[in-house]
Amino acid sequence: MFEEAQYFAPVAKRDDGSVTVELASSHPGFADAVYRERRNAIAALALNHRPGEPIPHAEYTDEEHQVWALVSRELAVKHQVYAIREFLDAAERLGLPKDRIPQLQEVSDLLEPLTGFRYLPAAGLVPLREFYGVLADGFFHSTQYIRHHSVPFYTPEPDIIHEVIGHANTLASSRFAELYRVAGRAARRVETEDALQFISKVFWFTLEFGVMREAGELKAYGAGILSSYGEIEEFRGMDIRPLDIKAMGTTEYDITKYQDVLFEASSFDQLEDVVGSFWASCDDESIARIVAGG
Ligand code: TIH
Ligand code: FE2
Repeated sequence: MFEEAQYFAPVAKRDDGSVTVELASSHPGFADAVYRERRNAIAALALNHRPGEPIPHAEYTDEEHQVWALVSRELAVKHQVYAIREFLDAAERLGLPKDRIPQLQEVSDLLEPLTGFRYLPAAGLVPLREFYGVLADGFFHSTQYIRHHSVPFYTPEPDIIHEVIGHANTLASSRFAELYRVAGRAARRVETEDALQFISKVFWFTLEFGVMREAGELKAYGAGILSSYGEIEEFRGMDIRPLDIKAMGTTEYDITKYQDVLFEASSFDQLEDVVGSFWASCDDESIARIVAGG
């Protein structure tokens, strides 16, 4: 099932109101009681949040702020080398703090005047239809916890570094924001789970892990590459394939590892022409036809 394809630790809410995030024994924070307590407390904030209310304030530890500062510093240098121009310009306009974890409400308030996008807190996995559907209205569901300090360069589990340094910087570009919105409208238009899954895989291979040719060089624009200072050093050596809707919608991927198959847009125009137009017009029938053959 689709839910399994996404790496999110299950969140359990007990009758007494307590919240437990169930980290796998392979999780780098599994044996760290302090970290687990942090994860539980932050998940409880999102679970108790009601739509329309401000995003709850998360109090972070010094160690957590240091993880943000370290990753921000590493990524800033690598973005100059590996990120597309559209991302660099948008990130400069957004102006995220580099030395401390921003509050999600603060991120949302910086973003909204630029492209209308607002952040919503998520405790863990948000059902696909909800996650993608609300993109059409300019809402982005975001986790609020941060990766474990022992593995700062990569996490299979989307954390606030990924959601904000990867996605919010991207959502600060109106060209990207429009692509996210059309993906959301596509997700709302289709009825079958198969079509929804196809749309979400196209999203995965573009807005999460897309690469693009720019002045002859291969650059990254996918939020998943742009939030990992480990993976960003490796993408140029992967199996790079031409942008192709059917291939992206049907290729399997493993969320727990660096992505070894990537799809290259020849330009931003091509991304909009091919992927933007697909999302703008696809429906259950057209997707079934693409999968069946043509
Ligand atoms: N691997 C990314 C990172 O380390 O920042 C996070 C994720 C992106 C997509 C899925 S998980
Ligand atoms: Fe993401």
